[in-house]
Amino acid sequence: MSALPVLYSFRRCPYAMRARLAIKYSGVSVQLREVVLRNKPAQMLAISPKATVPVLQLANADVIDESWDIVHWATLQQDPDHIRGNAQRVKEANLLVNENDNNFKKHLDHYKYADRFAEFPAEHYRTQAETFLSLLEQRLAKHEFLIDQQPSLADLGIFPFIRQFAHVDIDWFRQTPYSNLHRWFDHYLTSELFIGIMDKYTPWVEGHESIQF
Ligand SMILES: N[C@@H](CCC(=O)N[C@@H](CS)C(=O)NCC(=O)O)C(=O)O
Repeated sequence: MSALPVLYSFRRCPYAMRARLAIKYSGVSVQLREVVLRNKPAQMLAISPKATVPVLQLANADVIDESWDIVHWATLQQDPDHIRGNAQRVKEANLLVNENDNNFKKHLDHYKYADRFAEFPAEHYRTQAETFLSLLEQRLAKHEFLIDQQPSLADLGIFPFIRQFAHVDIDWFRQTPYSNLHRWFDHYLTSELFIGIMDKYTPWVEGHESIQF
């Protein structure tokens, strides 16, 4: 076991993006192992049989295999711009991310893979997802970021999912009336932080030189 924590990640997974955003933001160093979902490394499955990415294995061998827990772990190690804030702010971020993960993500999957959910056309699922977009728009009309005027855990945790949603049909997304959401989306899309977590790596195999992230 190396001294650095090991992060199993998949570049295009929004949960893994959320973990990489928080780790990169915090400045904590980890060893990145890029995973192919249809061929997950045995080393990852051995420490996390539920077999989802991201998975973080700490230097003391503890395993964190929920993306939101990884966001908390990273920002509790180091939080250079104080994005956590007080307990109330953390609680608000938790609630919003819970809504993202438990409701919005389901509609997003149905919209993105509408051919697999042929009971309704894609627009039906998109309309369901819009409830969350409207909620974010209302928040972003009041302040620059999702909780207040400063970036928070919620911004890092939710952006990758809005990105995935937007890219299902970017022309449609761009013409929606959610102007504050567009502003926020473009802010993160063009940020050094986001660009810095989207490098492409070849999938990890045992014996590969490690990638320090
Ligand atoms: N609740 C988990 C969800 C993670 C998740 O579902 N990741 C997807 C990829 S985006 C996955 O690994 N799916 C397993 C698979 O496709 O085999 C978390 O927040 O980490």
